[in-house]
Amino acid sequence: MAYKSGFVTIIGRPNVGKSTLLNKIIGQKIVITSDKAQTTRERLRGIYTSEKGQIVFIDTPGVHKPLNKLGEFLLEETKLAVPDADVILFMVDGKEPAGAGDKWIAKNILQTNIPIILVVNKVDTIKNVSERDLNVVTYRELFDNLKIPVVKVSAKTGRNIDTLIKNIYAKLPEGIAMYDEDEVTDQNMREIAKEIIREKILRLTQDEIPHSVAVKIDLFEEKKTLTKISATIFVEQDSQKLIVVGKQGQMIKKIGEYARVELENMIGRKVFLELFVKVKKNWRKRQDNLKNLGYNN
Ligand SMILES: Nc1nc2c(ncn2[C@@H]2O[C@H](COP(=O)(O)OP(=O)(O)OP(=O)(O)O)[C@@H](O)[C@H]2O)c(=O)[nH]1
Ligand SMILES: [Mg+2]
Repeated sequence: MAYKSGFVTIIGRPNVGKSTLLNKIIGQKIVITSDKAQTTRERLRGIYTSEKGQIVFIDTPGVHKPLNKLGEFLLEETKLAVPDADVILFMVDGKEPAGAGDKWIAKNILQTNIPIILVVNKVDTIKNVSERDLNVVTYRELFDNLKIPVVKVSAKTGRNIDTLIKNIYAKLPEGIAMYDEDEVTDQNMREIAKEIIREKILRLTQDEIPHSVAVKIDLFEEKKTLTKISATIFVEQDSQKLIVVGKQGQMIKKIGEYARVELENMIGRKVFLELFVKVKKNWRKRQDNLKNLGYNN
């Protein structure tokens, strides 16, 4: 069998499980996940290598109607990940029928002529098979009468991931590996640290906070016995700062502890993590602020 390689872009509405799927395929956590919409903010690569070939997955922000400059940035990130793809995974939540967002995505990816695989996720949550199949019909309809392969998976349990990989290889061109066998992502530890801290905030806070937060790593230093990381958490309002810091600093302490423990496990050495919280008024509405925070397509 010829060695295959290429780029596979994962696209879908927020929260359908794109990042969870990528982590499951790679076999370790390389991107953050949460039950809040718009968890992923940048195009990130996950590299899967097997004896059959190498698949470079591109995780993307969930497609939604932009409400501010950050929203516009997210949509642009996703759009940029489409043209170079050899295969597009259009991921949907099998618990729900197709909506306006799915229709918009389907229309746009059909225009590219890139092979598409419809990935119906979260099948572990669906007890009623006929309900699931009715939902799948609504997604198939988005592609008129085109024959699009459909794979029903659970990114959480790993069900049918092997079938999905087979389907991807069937559509990938012959090629050579672009990354070393042991490489799993294009992000460095500094970038991963930023995301891990953001993930803890997303998981520990509610409402507008997850969307209003940005993290900047100010210092990442390998010392003799430990790694020293200093980071600033930016929020949009004083009231949000109060929440992220918490009563007597309880919340920021928790965020720091959770992030530190995970980073120590990843890096394999002790981490000294220092967090600061600052207000940057309405940063999501301002292009210059976005750039400063590293959100620059
Ligand atoms: N039960 C179940 N939950 C899942 C599955 N896949 C993802 N989830 C959950 O769905 C939520 C969203 O998962 P993410 O992987 O962050 O979703 P996403 O599509 O990357 O979201 P954005 O980055 O915001 O676009 C998380 O709470 C996941 O644990 C699945 O197969 N089954
Ligand atoms: Mg994501």
